[in-house]
Order: sequence, then C-alpha cells, then structure tokens
Amino acid sequence: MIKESELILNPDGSVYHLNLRPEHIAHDIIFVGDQNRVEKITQFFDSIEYSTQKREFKTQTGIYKGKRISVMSTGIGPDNIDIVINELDALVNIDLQTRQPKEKLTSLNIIRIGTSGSLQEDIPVDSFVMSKFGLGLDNMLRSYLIDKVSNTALEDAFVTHTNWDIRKGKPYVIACSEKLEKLIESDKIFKGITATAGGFYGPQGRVLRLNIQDEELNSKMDNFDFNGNRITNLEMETAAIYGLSSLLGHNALSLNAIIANRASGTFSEDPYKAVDELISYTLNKLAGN
Ligand code: R1P
Ligand code: URA
Repeated sequence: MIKESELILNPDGSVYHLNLRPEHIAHDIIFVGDQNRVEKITQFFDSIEYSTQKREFKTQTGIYKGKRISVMSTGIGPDNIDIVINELDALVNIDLQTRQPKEKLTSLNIIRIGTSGSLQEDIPVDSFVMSKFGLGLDNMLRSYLIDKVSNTALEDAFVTHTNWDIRKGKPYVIACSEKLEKLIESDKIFKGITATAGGFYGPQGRVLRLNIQDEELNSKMDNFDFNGNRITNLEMETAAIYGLSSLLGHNALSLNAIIANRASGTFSEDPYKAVDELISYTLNKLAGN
C-alpha cells in the first residue's frame, strides 16, 4: 500500500496538485506550458465535460470531432513535469481507494505543444520542430533510474563533443515514442534533438547582465551532430517528459513552435500565430484527419 504521505489525495479524492480524479482525464493528453493556452485549444472542442485548476495546473477534458482529449498546462520547467506525470500516472495506474498499483497498466498518449528557441540558422522563427530526442541538461531525472531508458551512445557523443563538465551531472537522452512520431509525420516539421534546460536565461546561454557564459560550450552545442541528428532547439520540458513517460510506460511526443532564433538573434513578430497553427495541426492529427 502506498502511504498517505507519498500519494497525497485531496478530501474529494483528487490527486494533490492536479485536482483530478481518474474519471476526469482522457488517455490522449495535450500538454501546454501556459495556462492561457489551454482554452486556445479547447475553444475548438464540441463539448467540455470537466475543467479545473490549481496553481499553474489547469486541465480541461472534452470532445474534439468525436475524440476525447484532455488539455493541461504544466507551467514552466522540468520540476513541474515531475509533478504532472507522476500524478497522471497515479490516476490511471494506481487504485486510489486501496492505494495499490494496478495489475493491468494503462499507457497515456502525451503530446506537448510548446514554444522554443532554435539554435540553427536554417530553422527560422515561426517554423516547427518535432523532438526526436530530448537531451536533459536539467538533471531532474537523476533521482530516478534513468539509465534504464537513456541513449548512452548519444549521451557519450555529446559529452565528448562538448567537453561537458561532468560535475554538472551527465546529461540524459531519451527518444520520443515511435507510435506518436508516426501519427504526426510531416515534412512541414523539422526533426532533431531538443535540449531541455532548467532555466530560461543562464541555463540556455542567454546573457543579459551576468556575462558568465561558456561561449565554447554554446557553439559546440550548435554544431553537435550524431548520426545526422543535430541539436535543433532549447526549451524547458521535453527531456523530462520523455524520461518520465518512458520510465512509467507512457507515449510522449514534443512539438514546439519556434518563437526565437538564437543563431540570428531574432524573435517572432507574432509568436501566437505559429502556436495556433501547431494547435490546429495536432488536433486534426489526433482526431484522425
Ligand atoms: C519559457 O518561456 C517557457 O516557454 C517554453 C519553455 O519550455 C518554457 O516553459 O515552453 P511553453 O511555451 O510550453 O511554456
Ligand atoms: N522557450 C525557451 O525555453 N527558450 C526560448 O528560447 C524560447 C522559448
């Protein structure tokens, strides 16, 4: 039995942070970072059956063209992903009455629709990236047995190429779920390795007033290549989503609208347009159109 201190439930039986009970979620779930993006998606639904919010975690479940989908905001960063995926997994794979893990496990399909900064000149603002791999620079998953699912060849290549300071903790690399990659297959979307950082400024090499960046590391990241896979973009959730989903047996895919280009120093004039396009593309794929 899982103790009350480990799996914390609210008085109405919902999980602690997400405020959800098992019947409130679909098995196809779209993650967005920003809570205001949830309704930008569910405005297209035929009906909404459930809405809730606690802190930055807003969830709406409803029907889009006959398909039941949940949309939820994760807030910013890998630490929030730890909360969201563990509580979602508890909703489907732990009996909340008896507090026992279920024998027959359920796999969720998780698709992130996010925003991101491109590292490559030829991946401009307002384009889209599908993360074939998540490269975790954030260290979040080190408390789990991440070696079970990580891609050691790619990790070693990255450490060697960048001369990575191992005191920062070895980065982990996890692939997207093939099932979802096939669902979204499109030549409109660049594919590559998405590096996930634990912060927006320093950890992504952005200098404002604190000029203590490792320029050599930054340029080596831009030029890294592993079997034709380059590091395409930087954001703050993908590797954590891929890592925890793999460990718990869920499918995950991360799609990002490029709103900043770090190579050219440009920012999108209308970042929401690219996000909106990605939303309608993903919804139609999920609904089988
Ligand atoms: C930073 O502005 C946030 O934007 C990106 C980053 O990953 C980080 O969460 O994603 P979202 O637009 O999904 O929040
Ligand atoms: N989100 C990030 O985390 N980084 C960027 O450069 C843009 C969006």
